[in-house]
Amino acid sequence: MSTFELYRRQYNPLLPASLQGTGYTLKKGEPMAPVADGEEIAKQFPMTTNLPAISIEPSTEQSKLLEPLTIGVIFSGGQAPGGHNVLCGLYDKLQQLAPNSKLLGFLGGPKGLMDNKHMILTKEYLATFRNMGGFHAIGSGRDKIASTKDFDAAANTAAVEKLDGLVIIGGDDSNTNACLLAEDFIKRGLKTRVIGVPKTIDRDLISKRGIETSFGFDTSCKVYSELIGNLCYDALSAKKYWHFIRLMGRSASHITLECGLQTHPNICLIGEEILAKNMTSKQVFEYMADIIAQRAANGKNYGICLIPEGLIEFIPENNKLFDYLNNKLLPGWQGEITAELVAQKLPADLKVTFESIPPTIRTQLLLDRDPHGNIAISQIETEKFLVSGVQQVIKERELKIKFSALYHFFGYEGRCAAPSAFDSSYCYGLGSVAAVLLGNGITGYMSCLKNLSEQPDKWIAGAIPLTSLMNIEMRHGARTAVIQKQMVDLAGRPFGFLVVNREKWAEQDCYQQPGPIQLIECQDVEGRNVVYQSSVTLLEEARGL
Ligand code: FBP
Repeated sequence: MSTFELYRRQYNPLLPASLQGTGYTLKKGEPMAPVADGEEIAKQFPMTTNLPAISIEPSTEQSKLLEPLTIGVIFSGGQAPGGHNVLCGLYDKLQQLAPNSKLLGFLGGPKGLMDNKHMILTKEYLATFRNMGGFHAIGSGRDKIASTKDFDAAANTAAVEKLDGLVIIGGDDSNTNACLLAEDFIKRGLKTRVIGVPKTIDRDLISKRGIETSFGFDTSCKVYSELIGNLCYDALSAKKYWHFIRLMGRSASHITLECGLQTHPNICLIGEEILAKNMTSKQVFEYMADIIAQRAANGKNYGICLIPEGLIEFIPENNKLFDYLNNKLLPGWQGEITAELVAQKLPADLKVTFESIPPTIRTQLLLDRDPHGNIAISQIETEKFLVSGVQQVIKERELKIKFSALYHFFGYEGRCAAPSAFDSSYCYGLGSVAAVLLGNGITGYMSCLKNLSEQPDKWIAGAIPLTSLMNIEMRHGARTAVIQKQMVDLAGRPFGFLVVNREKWAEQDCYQQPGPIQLIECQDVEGRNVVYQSSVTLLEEARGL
């Protein structure tokens, strides 16, 4: 075992006062209605709609020890740094509040729950995973609990294992699933309570209602920013390449914005802005070409450009095409799919868009499907699509400039990184909150920690009803209650900071190299030396930048 691993495993994550001992009080606040479409959602979720917000407050009185509980836990969806600490926080708090409780880790995500494939998580087993990256302690998966058969299978496991509670660690879809299970278990008369935990490096699960960030975002952005910072200095040293860097974030551009704020690239494209301005692909290429040409005129044939992976779909003309492919043309397609056959079957305007996409990218659009049956955005080389458009503009303008592009995709590199001090404590705290909620028989809620720009001892623990994050959206042609995704707020301070600075960053070399994740030494409330580091966006929002 490396010193690095030893040191990490011994590190004690920090907790707010209400989660430190066994004394706490649960306070119920005002009922929280869904973000939209309340009546329709209440009909689908009669038992879990309009429930009150819950806060967990410190108390000097020791809470009575509970009878042992049996709790299940699953990881659902893509990996995110800190997941193992959710398991550890959940385990430790359960043992503190209800000694001898049993924690069942379902293997490989939701499928493990449906097939009742699990292992018992012990202190000894979890010791290896404390403050370490990955989800491999129990594995994850992207299976959905969707059909009646799936719900029957999940309920069967809950009944067979006599689960008092189930914790689902996932993104917006998985937490929508958690809410469906909570409601379903009540209807079936099962005692199993369900709590969700906000996970995704994409950060599109945030909500003004109480989720300031999803876990994993802080660490993955730090990992990507370290790599981007290195490329910035390489570009500045060699002065011969433009680096085009695609970053994960399928539906929202939070990661790109955060990494942009940390590294100050020459171009930082934000999908939400392109959509809001209704920009065509051509306009995006021209915007990029203008900056590249201006820098070349200043003798700078190098630069850094950040691209959110979802960008290609944010461009309205592509969005229309993707929508048609995902919902009309590709479902039920029989036989071989080729770009030529697809082009023949598209309406005239979409055919023009499709054929304007470079052939290799066109093929990528048709290759893979995500678990919803949609185009797998993370497999599309959007950076090559953009550069090919830029090259076309350079040709059309007959610019005599030296333009050498290099391509990068930073995604999987950041999802299993060793969690930052922020994510270590945040995740441990989210797991602890889930244990408190389940110990009190609460169901249909998401575990929350707020006030995150402060030190952990000032964080506020609590929970919000999962239905309060929901609205109705069209899914597979039907009105469906789902947790609303949160895009980059174009009126928010982090985006505003980019807008104010981007012209200067485009022209000059203002690069920042944040370096590897630093564990900064500071003192905790008891005067112990601890490590703690928060996220730049959260701090900047808090400072009012
Ligand atoms: P989650 O929403 O499940 O957390 O996953 C997000 C993500 O990391 C995206 O950024 C990326 O597009 C996608 O996962 C890749 O998925 P896969 O792991 O299936 O290739």
